[in-house]
Amino acid sequence: MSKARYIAAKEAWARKQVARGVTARSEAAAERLPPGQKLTTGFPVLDLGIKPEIPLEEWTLALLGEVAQPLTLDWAALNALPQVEDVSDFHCVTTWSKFDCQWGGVAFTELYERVQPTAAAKFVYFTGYDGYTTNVPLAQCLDEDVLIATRFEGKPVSREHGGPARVIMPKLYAWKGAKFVKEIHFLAEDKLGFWEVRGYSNQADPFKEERYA
Ligand SMILES: Nc1nc2c(c(=O)[nH]1)N[C@H]1C(S)=C(S)[C@@H](COP(=O)(O)O)O[C@H]1N2
Ligand SMILES: [Mo]
Repeated sequence: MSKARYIAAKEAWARKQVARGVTARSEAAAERLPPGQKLTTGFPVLDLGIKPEIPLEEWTLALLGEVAQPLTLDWAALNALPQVEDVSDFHCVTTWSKFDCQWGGVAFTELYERVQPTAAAKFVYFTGYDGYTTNVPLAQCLDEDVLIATRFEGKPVSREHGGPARVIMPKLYAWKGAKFVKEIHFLAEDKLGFWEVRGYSNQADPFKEERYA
């Protein structure tokens, strides 16, 4: 092989590597961003026009329904439970997504173990202090990234983002995560929440674009 041809071949090979790398990166980004979503670097606020103010000394989280051990946690009791940190992506049905949200709080599974749901428990219905409700199959609540979050980026979750405590359900559209969480009901039968009765999908998988029922 002449030197010129050798250099040309090397250059072509290098270009191919670059192209392959770029392709791999854009494919990875495309896979991470669900269809129809746009990446945002801000953090929009979505609520029902109510941002309830709950003094920490009055705040409680009740776990009830199909459980052997109903439990009501006050703020100190929630914070005394083992704490976890998790970084996850956030997908709102109104087409914005936010990558790498850093949440801290108590894993849903931690509460699950304490209340001991009965064999009949198959669904979970969450209520918020603003009257909001949403529902998720119990099996999906047991993913390790499902949290009762009290911290965002190391600081308390702000009131506008659902503090003192909000549910984070990263694998589903964000309406499945109740802000200002107040009660967690374990149910034998599914019960549609606020947006679910108004035509939103009951599955809500962003990667399947399950926006509306
Ligand atoms: N209690 C409560 N939780 C809620 C809502 C709400 O109105 N009330 N809105 C939901 C919707 S539609 C979205 S997209 C996210 C928005 O969370 P953010 O305001 O922190 O972005 O909260 C979800 N949880
Ligand atoms: Mo939303």
